[in-house]
Amino acid sequence: MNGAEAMLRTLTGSGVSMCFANPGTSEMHTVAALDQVPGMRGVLCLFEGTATGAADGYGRMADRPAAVLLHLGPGLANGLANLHNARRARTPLLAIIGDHASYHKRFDAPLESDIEALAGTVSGWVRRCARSADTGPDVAEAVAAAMAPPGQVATVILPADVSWSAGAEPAAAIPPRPRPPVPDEVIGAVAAVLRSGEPCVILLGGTGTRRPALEAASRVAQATGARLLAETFPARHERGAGRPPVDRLAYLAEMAAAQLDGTRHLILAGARAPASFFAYPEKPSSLVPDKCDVHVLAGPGEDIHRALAALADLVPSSTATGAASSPRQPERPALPDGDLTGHSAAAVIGALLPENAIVCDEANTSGLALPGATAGAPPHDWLTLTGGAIGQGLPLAAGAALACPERPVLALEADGSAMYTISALWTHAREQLDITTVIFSNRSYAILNMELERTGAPAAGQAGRSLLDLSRPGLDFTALAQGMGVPATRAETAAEFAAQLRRALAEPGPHLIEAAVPPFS
Ligand SMILES: Cc1ncc(C[n+]2csc(CCOP(=O)(O)OP(=O)(O)O)c2C)c(N)n1
Ligand SMILES: [Mg+2]
Repeated sequence: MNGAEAMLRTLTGSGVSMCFANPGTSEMHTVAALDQVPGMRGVLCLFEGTATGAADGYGRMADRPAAVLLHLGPGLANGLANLHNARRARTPLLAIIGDHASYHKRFDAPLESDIEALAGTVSGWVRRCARSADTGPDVAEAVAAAMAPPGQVATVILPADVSWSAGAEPAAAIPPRPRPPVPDEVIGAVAAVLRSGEPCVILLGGTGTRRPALEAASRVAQATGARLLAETFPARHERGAGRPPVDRLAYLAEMAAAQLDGTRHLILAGARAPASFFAYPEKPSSLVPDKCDVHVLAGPGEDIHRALAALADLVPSSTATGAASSPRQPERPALPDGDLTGHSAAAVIGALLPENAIVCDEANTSGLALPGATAGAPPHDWLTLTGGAIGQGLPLAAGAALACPERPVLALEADGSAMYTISALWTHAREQLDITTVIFSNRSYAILNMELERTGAPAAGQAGRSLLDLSRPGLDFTALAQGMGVPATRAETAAEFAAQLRRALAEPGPHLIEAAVPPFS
């Protein structure tokens, strides 16, 4: 057996069954091995940033890694931004980077580059396979590394000669390492803080925004009066009717400061201490209020759910049976009429969001009303832009749909961000994924118009403003989508948007709606 086949057999034996790929000559033996290993599904992506973003979406929803197959340093470089988002999401993800044959590297052929250096920026674990006999053990270790709590990008560099040489065999799966428990002393100390009667906020991050942890956190909040907040950009937030309602910390530092104002103790459960997204002249970078103590209940790799559950059992409660969590009541906005704006579009989405949907949110400024409008919609998962590198939403949706083929996926996508990885629509069509994409077409890098003022930059003239303008020429997203095999419509009123969204959600397969909205509406 050659190294490529042993690699794929080791992957399938380790629970990795999906490979998002954009291959080249150095990966041809891996491509050919797909026909020998039917348990591995290859999914072609037409740009590496789509492949990596899809692997992120898959890993967030499946809780096990997808593989992504990329072509030497330049292929990896094209995929880096979404690997960065995956790293920030702590998604388990296995990157396989094909390289020149070992003996070929000294000839410095055109695609030669420092793959290890590129991989190091996003990977928690990197290994170059030295011999075909090593492929099985190396890949088994890589999967275990990707799954090591809290989850990370693990990268295997596979030279072409290692992939084509015989003498390899698959290695057995390595059992995943469990999350270490939070020590009792830590839980006891946080319980004492919560009993102090001083204002406390519990900031949830990582798996702290998943249902079991949310329910335990809600019990703590009910028993103690502590407030719950979620990190600004959660990897996966399980929310909606029947689940404990938790607002996210705001993106804008002024709004986040208002949410945290008066907090005496900030308790971190899987979240980082909050910091402003960017620095602004004369503004603080830390969002921790003055005179507020920060306590780490659980780090992102620890057992956040059990720590919160143990805390709920320790803190006082007014009822003999202990505190119960407090679920969100079902509630949907009325279908709006009139102009199509970010706000009216959010109401339509809140009114029509299907049960068990997966929402991939890269709506940016057009999405400000979405959390409120969908808070009481049927239960759903909300996936956000964890690392701030735009161009994530359409690939993320592809991966989420492949991880959960029975669930509807809604990609809420700002126009500028959509264009980075627009070719993901071709993968939506080719794989016939049940994804409804809404493009918020405000023909602007709207947020940067706002940031221009907030950073204190001198008022921009025509030359500066033109770099933030997408109206010349206007992008025709229905034509772009149709050109890649995705049926598409354009909505200019709230009623048109509602009718089109209803139809798109009712029909299986991919659809796109271009929602014409003014900036900041
Ligand atoms: C990879 C990457 N490149 C550039 C940026 C800088 N950036 C932040 S927001 C933005 C424009 C966003 O425009 P759009 O997606 O249309 O959203 P809108 O602000 O209009 O709601 C850009 C270019 C970034 N965050 N990430
Ligand atoms: Mg825009």
